[in-house]
Amino acid sequence: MIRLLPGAGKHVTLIPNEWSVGKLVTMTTTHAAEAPPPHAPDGLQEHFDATIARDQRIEPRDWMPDGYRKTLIRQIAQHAHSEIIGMQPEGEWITRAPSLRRKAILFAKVQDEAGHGLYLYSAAETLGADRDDLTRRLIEGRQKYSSIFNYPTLSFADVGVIGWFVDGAAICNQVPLCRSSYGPYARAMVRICKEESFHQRQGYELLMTMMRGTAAQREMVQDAVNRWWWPSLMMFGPPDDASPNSARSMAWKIKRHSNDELRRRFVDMTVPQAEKLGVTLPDPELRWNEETGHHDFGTPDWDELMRVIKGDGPCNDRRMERRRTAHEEGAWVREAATAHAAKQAARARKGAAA
Ligand code: FAQ
Repeated sequence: MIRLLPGAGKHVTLIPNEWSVGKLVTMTTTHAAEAPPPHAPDGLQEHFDATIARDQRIEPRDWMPDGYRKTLIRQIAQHAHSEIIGMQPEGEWITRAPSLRRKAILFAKVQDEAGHGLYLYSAAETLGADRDDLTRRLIEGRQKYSSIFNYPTLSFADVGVIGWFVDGAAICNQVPLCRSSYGPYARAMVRICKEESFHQRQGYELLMTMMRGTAAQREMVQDAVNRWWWPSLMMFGPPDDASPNSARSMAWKIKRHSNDELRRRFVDMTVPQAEKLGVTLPDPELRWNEETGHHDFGTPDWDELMRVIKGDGPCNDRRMERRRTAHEEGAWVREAATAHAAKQAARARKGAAA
């Protein structure tokens, strides 16, 4: 169990036992030594099915059904885009952080998110996707990114609440992805989850500091909690009966749990943390259910989720405009890197010929 952050003489469990990263990455991998013999041309589907059934991993060299490849590219690309767009809401506070220490922490966190995006784009490339093409699809609105990043960050408490809720939800959703059936995605998730856990703790620590401050600071925290709670629950996606991709993704062991299951785990994990922090989660229906052993909670506004996904959230236009501008302004870096690579390749050719 990961116990951290002494708060008012007590300890708060940020990540429950069964969600610790180390424990969930014990999935068997297909090592070269134990790899099955080259499969017969007509046995490819059977080999794929058997690999999934044995809980082993599919690797880039393996044959895979088209649908599996497309589903992975869709999910991994959306995930990568989310990390990159996700730099913006908190990034807006780097210049306004209240101290050098908070600025350095925030800088490092936002930088980590860029790194996560890069690991994920690399994982998508192992499936034959082209990173430039994926970026173009995002910029042209043909690929999605997480709804959560279309909400504004109105105060510095939002930075803490994003760490606590958004990284917390990301951990609930992504730790099981460390056991995803596609090797490069699963392996990328291990490091990402470790960093997200750290992000979650920094958010919670920031909020604890603010809660020990003035009445105005406590109000800022409660206000941020009120605004981010429902959008955070929506991060897990539509309810199971309205989730067109879940059944197939779960059969392929890309996803290990349904959207509703993960949402419920997030609520169960977060309620005691809110109590320790001294904030109220804005849901009058939230209560412990002795029979189910879980919390009952209210229904998120699914119409709002659909509106935000379709581009009509409070900050969609701003986020996309910023992303587009950053891409255009980065053109010279891409050109310089390409020219440098070409020069190095020419030098290597010349050296080999000499
Ligand atoms: N926002 O059938 P399902 C982070 C779409 S990273 C936007 O249930 P699926 C780190 C969905 O794509 C956060 N779109 O889909 C961080 C699908 O559309 P499509 C991102 C959503 O794939 C922290 C349609 O609705 N995390 O936070 C959303 O089985 C702090 C139907 O939905 C990941 O991407 C939504 N909330 O399940 C960074 C994790 N929900 O593609 C900065 C990996 C659903 O058919 C600061 N992804 N949609 O056109 C997943 O686990 C899954 O893709 C789900 C959706 C659970 C997101």
